[in-house]
Amino acid sequence: MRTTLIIGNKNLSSWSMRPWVLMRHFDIPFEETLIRLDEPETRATIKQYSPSGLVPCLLDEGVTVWDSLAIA
Ligand SMILES: N[C@@H](CCC(=O)N[C@@H](CS)C(=O)NCC(=O)O)C(=O)O
Repeated sequence: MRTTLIIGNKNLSSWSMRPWVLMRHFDIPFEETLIRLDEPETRATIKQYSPSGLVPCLLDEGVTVWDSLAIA
């Protein structure tokens, strides 16, 4: 099963960048889905993945984790 990290633009969302850096550093295999922030459809798009309506959000083995510290 795939592990997917849902993130916003890293230049706008350091919250998104933190788990991304951590997973890359530890060579954890994952796919990245980037949602462009500050667009009219941003909130609705995030809500498709993240119950909190925020990024980052990790989808792993049927589990959804929607906070950067919890992901770490
Ligand atoms: N405490 C959360 C904060 C996440 C957060 O505030 N994410 C912002 C981007 S930095 C967000 O998703 N904003 C929604 C939006 O821009 O519509 C975490 O650590 O993951």
